[in-house]
Amino acid sequence: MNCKYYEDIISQRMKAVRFKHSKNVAKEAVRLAKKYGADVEKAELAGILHDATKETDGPEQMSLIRRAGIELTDMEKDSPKLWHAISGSAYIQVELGITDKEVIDAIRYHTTGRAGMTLLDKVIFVADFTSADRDFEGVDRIRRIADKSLDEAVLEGMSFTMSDLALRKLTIAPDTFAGYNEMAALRARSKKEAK
Ligand code: DGI
Ligand code: FE
Ligand code: FE
Repeated sequence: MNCKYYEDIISQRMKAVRFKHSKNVAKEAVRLAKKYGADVEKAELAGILHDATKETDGPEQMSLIRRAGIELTDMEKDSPKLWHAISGSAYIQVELGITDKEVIDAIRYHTTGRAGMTLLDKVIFVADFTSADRDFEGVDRIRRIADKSLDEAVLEGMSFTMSDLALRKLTIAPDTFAGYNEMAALRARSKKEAK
């Protein structure tokens, strides 16, 4: 995979610090993909492109979303933080001509997660938390968990985000809830079986 080509394109769309983050996420996604058996090339590509439109202005993001034929829910329209994941998935389709559904979805759901996450979705979701540039309180805990179980790390990341949003009285996307409930139920089932 020639990720250098895409690196050059997206480095023009963002500041150096976010480009560095994108490269770190790609590197961490490759590491997790190897560890958990996901497609390594897709992980690298989705990692490098996941925040491609994070510094794109609102109207341009909306235009990309429209061009990709994606309809936003009212709640998505009211949550600008969620736009870059959706417009990023639109951008890689309409501007870069990427057609790989797994890569498109991993970017689309990298911020919220969703019910029925694919292995690649999980790798990108976790890599965005555990990449080398992350230093938020609790990052070491998620890194430790990611060493043992990808599913547990997804659940931990979702729980971290939801707690933070709830404390700040912000809206929580239905996809986030759906992903959380599914992963939490999976965990509860596996604990019961282990008893
Ligand atoms: O783009 P990054 O900064 O690398 O990370 P990200 O794509 O996970 O974005 C994090 C931001 O998204 C953070 O400000 C919290 C916000 N966010 C995550 N899940 C939700 C959310 N915001 C709302 N309103 N609802 C969510 O479910
Ligand atoms: Fe992001
Ligand atoms: Fe990111």
